Amino acid sequence: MKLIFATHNQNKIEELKKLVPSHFSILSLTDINCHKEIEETGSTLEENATIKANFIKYKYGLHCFSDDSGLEIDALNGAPGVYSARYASEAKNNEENIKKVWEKLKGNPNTKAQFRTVIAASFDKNIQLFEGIVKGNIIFEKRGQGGFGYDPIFIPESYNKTFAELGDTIKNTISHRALATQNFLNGLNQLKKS
Ligand code: ITT
Repeated sequence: MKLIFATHNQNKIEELKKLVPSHFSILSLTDINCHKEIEETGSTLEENATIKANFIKYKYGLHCFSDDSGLEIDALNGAPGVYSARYASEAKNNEENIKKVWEKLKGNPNTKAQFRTVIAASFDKNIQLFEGIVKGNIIFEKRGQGGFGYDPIFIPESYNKTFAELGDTIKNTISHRALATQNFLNGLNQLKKS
Protein backbone atom coordinates (compact mmCIF):
# COMPACT_ATOMS: atom_id res chain seq x y z
CA MET A 1 0.00 0.00 0.00
CA LYS A 2 1.32 3.43 -0.97
CA LEU A 3 1.40 6.11 1.69
CA ILE A 4 2.52 9.65 1.06
CA PHE A 5 4.53 11.11 3.91
CA ALA A 6 4.06 14.86 3.48
CA THR A 7 7.61 15.98 4.15
CA HIS A 8 10.78 16.96 2.29
CA ASN A 9 12.91 16.05 5.29
CA GLN A 10 15.01 13.09 4.16
CA ASN A 11 16.12 12.26 7.73
CA LYS A 12 12.51 11.75 8.71
CA ILE A 13 11.71 9.67 5.63
CA GLU A 14 14.68 7.37 6.29
CA GLU A 15 13.78 7.07 9.99
CA LEU A 16 10.16 6.27 9.17
CA LYS A 17 10.93 3.71 6.47
CA LYS A 18 12.81 1.69 9.09
CA LEU A 19 9.74 1.71 11.38
CA VAL A 20 7.02 0.78 8.92
CA PRO A 21 6.36 -2.84 7.82
CA SER A 22 7.64 -3.57 4.32
CA HIS A 23 4.19 -3.97 2.74
CA PHE A 24 3.78 -0.20 3.06
CA SER A 25 5.57 1.81 0.42
CA ILE A 26 6.43 5.23 1.77
CA LEU A 27 6.67 8.05 -0.76
CA SER A 28 7.94 11.53 0.02
CA LEU A 29 6.70 14.80 -1.48
CA THR A 30 9.72 14.72 -3.77
CA ASP A 31 8.71 11.22 -4.95
CA ILE A 32 5.30 12.54 -6.06
CA ASN A 33 6.90 15.61 -7.66
CA CYS A 34 5.56 18.05 -5.14
CA HIS A 35 8.36 20.53 -4.66
CA LYS A 36 6.32 23.05 -2.76
CA GLU A 37 7.23 23.94 0.81
CA ILE A 38 3.85 23.62 2.55
CA GLU A 39 3.59 26.59 4.88
CA GLU A 40 3.26 25.63 8.52
CA THR A 41 1.10 28.50 9.71
CA GLY A 42 -0.50 26.75 12.71
CA SER A 43 0.24 27.61 16.31
CA THR A 44 0.21 23.99 17.51
CA LEU A 45 1.79 20.76 16.29
CA GLU A 46 -1.75 19.41 15.70
CA GLU A 47 -2.67 22.34 13.44
CA ASN A 48 0.51 22.11 11.38
CA ALA A 49 0.25 18.35 10.88
CA THR A 50 -3.38 18.78 9.77
CA ILE A 51 -2.52 21.61 7.34
CA LYS A 52 0.07 19.40 5.61
CA ALA A 53 -2.16 16.30 5.42
CA ASN A 54 -5.08 18.35 4.07
CA PHE A 55 -2.88 19.95 1.43
CA ILE A 56 -1.94 16.59 -0.07
CA LYS A 57 -5.44 15.19 0.35
CA TYR A 58 -7.08 18.03 -1.59
CA LYS A 59 -4.36 18.67 -4.16
CA TYR A 60 -3.44 15.07 -5.03
CA GLY A 61 -6.34 13.00 -3.68
CA LEU A 62 -3.85 10.51 -2.22
CA HIS A 63 -3.78 8.65 1.10
CA CYS A 64 -1.30 10.52 3.14
CA PHE A 65 -0.04 11.41 6.53
CA SER A 66 2.13 14.14 7.88
CA ASP A 67 3.84 14.85 11.12
CA ASP A 68 4.95 17.78 13.11
CA SER A 69 7.35 17.44 15.99
CA GLY A 70 8.97 19.68 18.48
CA LEU A 71 11.04 19.89 21.60
CA GLU A 72 9.00 21.08 24.59
CA ILE A 73 11.06 22.32 27.54
CA ASP A 74 9.29 22.46 30.91
CA ALA A 75 11.11 25.51 32.28
CA LEU A 76 10.40 27.42 29.05
CA ASN A 77 6.66 26.74 29.20
CA GLY A 78 6.88 24.24 26.35
CA ALA A 79 9.12 26.32 24.04
CA PRO A 80 10.48 25.94 21.43
CA GLY A 81 7.59 23.54 20.71
CA VAL A 82 5.91 24.20 17.40
CA TYR A 83 8.70 26.69 16.58
CA SER A 84 11.55 24.18 17.12
CA ALA A 85 12.93 24.33 13.57
CA ARG A 86 13.02 28.14 13.50
CA TYR A 87 13.70 28.83 17.18
CA ALA A 88 16.76 31.05 16.69
CA SER A 89 15.90 32.39 13.21
CA GLU A 90 14.15 31.62 9.94
CA ALA A 91 17.41 30.00 8.80
CA LYS A 92 16.47 26.72 10.59
CA ASN A 93 20.01 26.40 11.93
CA ASN A 94 20.50 23.55 14.45
CA GLU A 95 23.62 25.08 15.99
CA GLU A 96 21.90 28.41 16.60
CA ASN A 97 18.76 26.72 17.92
CA ILE A 98 20.77 24.73 20.45
CA LYS A 99 22.65 27.86 21.57
CA LYS A 100 19.35 29.65 22.12
CA VAL A 101 18.05 26.78 24.26
CA TRP A 102 21.20 26.96 26.39
CA GLU A 103 20.88 30.76 26.75
CA LYS A 104 17.25 30.56 27.80
CA LEU A 105 17.85 27.69 30.23
CA LYS A 106 21.09 29.04 31.71
CA GLY A 107 21.21 28.60 35.48
CA ASN A 108 17.84 26.86 35.62
CA PRO A 109 18.03 23.60 37.57
CA ASN A 110 14.91 22.26 35.84
CA THR A 111 16.21 20.66 32.64
CA LYS A 112 13.16 18.49 31.98
CA ALA A 113 11.96 18.35 28.39
CA GLN A 114 10.07 16.17 25.99
CA PHE A 115 10.00 15.56 22.27
CA ARG A 116 6.44 15.32 20.98
CA THR A 117 5.21 14.20 17.59
CA VAL A 118 1.72 14.56 16.21
CA ILE A 119 0.79 12.59 13.09
CA ALA A 120 -2.23 13.66 11.07
CA ALA A 121 -3.54 10.89 8.82
CA SER A 122 -6.03 11.29 6.04
CA PHE A 123 -7.54 8.00 4.87
CA ASP A 124 -11.22 8.83 4.74
CA LYS A 125 -13.26 11.99 5.19
CA ASN A 126 -11.72 12.78 8.54
CA ILE A 127 -8.26 13.64 9.70
CA GLN A 128 -7.11 11.40 12.56
CA LEU A 129 -4.43 12.52 14.99
CA PHE A 130 -1.86 10.27 16.70
CA GLU A 131 0.67 11.36 19.33
CA GLY A 132 4.02 10.14 20.62
CA ILE A 133 6.01 11.59 23.51
CA VAL A 134 9.48 10.83 24.87
CA LYS A 135 10.49 12.51 28.11
CA GLY A 136 14.04 13.37 29.08
CA ASN A 137 16.47 16.13 30.03
CA ILE A 138 18.51 18.82 28.29
CA ILE A 139 22.28 18.88 28.83
CA PHE A 140 24.65 21.83 28.41
CA GLU A 141 27.13 20.20 26.04
CA LYS A 142 26.70 18.48 22.71
CA ARG A 143 27.29 14.73 22.76
CA GLY A 144 27.17 12.26 19.86
CA GLN A 145 27.19 12.33 16.08
CA GLY A 146 23.92 10.61 15.15
CA GLY A 147 20.41 11.92 14.61
CA PHE A 148 19.61 15.55 13.83
CA GLY A 149 18.20 18.73 15.34
CA TYR A 150 18.35 18.80 19.13
CA ASP A 151 19.47 15.14 19.44
CA PRO A 152 22.99 15.95 20.79
CA ILE A 153 21.57 17.78 23.84
CA PHE A 154 18.65 15.49 24.75
CA ILE A 155 19.00 12.50 27.09
CA PRO A 156 15.85 10.35 27.19
CA GLU A 157 14.63 9.11 30.58
CA SER A 158 16.21 5.81 31.77
CA TYR A 159 19.31 6.40 29.58
CA ASN A 160 22.58 8.18 30.18
CA LYS A 161 23.37 8.93 26.55
CA THR A 162 21.92 11.55 24.22
CA PHE A 163 19.75 10.61 21.26
CA ALA A 164 22.75 11.46 19.07
CA GLU A 165 24.92 8.98 21.02
CA LEU A 166 22.30 6.23 21.18
CA GLY A 167 22.15 5.95 17.39
CA ASP A 168 19.27 5.24 15.04
CA THR A 169 18.53 1.68 16.11
CA ILE A 170 17.79 2.59 19.71
CA LYS A 171 16.31 6.00 18.89
CA ASN A 172 13.89 4.37 16.47
CA THR A 173 12.47 2.14 19.19
CA ILE A 174 11.91 4.81 21.84
CA SER A 175 11.52 8.12 20.04
CA HIS A 176 8.49 10.38 19.92
CA ARG A 177 8.21 9.68 16.18
CA ALA A 178 8.47 5.89 16.75
CA LEU A 179 5.69 6.02 19.36
CA ALA A 180 3.45 8.24 17.24
CA THR A 181 4.10 6.01 14.23
CA GLN A 182 3.19 2.92 16.25
CA ASN A 183 -0.08 4.56 17.30
CA PHE A 184 -0.69 5.56 13.70
CA LEU A 185 -0.05 2.02 12.39
CA ASN A 186 -2.36 0.57 15.05
CA GLY A 187 -4.99 3.06 13.89
CA LEU A 188 -4.43 2.04 10.29
CA ASN A 189 -4.91 -1.64 11.16
CA GLN A 190 -8.15 -0.83 12.99
CA LEU A 191 -9.33 1.10 9.95
CA LYS A 192 -8.62 -1.84 7.64
CA LYS A 193 -10.56 -4.25 9.95
CA SER A 194 -13.65 -2.03 10.23
P1 ITT B 1 9.13 18.96 7.84
O1 ITT B 1 9.58 19.40 6.51
O2 ITT B 1 8.55 17.59 7.81
O3 ITT B 1 8.23 19.93 8.55
P2 ITT B 1 11.09 19.62 9.90
O4 ITT B 1 12.56 19.58 9.80
O5 ITT B 1 10.43 20.95 10.07
O6 ITT B 1 10.47 18.79 8.68
P3 ITT B 1 9.60 18.75 12.26
O7 ITT B 1 8.60 19.78 11.92
O8 ITT B 1 9.08 17.40 12.53
O9 ITT B 1 10.74 18.67 11.12
O10 ITT B 1 10.42 19.12 13.51
C1 ITT B 1 10.67 20.48 13.81
C2 ITT B 1 12.01 20.62 14.44
O11 ITT B 1 11.98 19.95 15.71
C3 ITT B 1 13.15 19.99 13.66
O12 ITT B 1 13.65 20.85 12.67
C4 ITT B 1 14.15 19.75 14.79
O13 ITT B 1 14.82 20.93 15.12
C5 ITT B 1 13.24 19.36 15.95
N1 ITT B 1 13.08 17.89 15.97
C6 ITT B 1 12.00 17.17 15.58
N2 ITT B 1 12.23 15.85 15.73
C7 ITT B 1 13.48 15.74 16.21
C8 ITT B 1 14.30 14.64 16.56
O14 ITT B 1 13.90 13.39 16.41
N3 ITT B 1 15.51 14.88 17.04
C9 ITT B 1 15.96 16.13 17.18
N4 ITT B 1 15.26 17.22 16.86
C10 ITT B 1 14.03 17.04 16.37
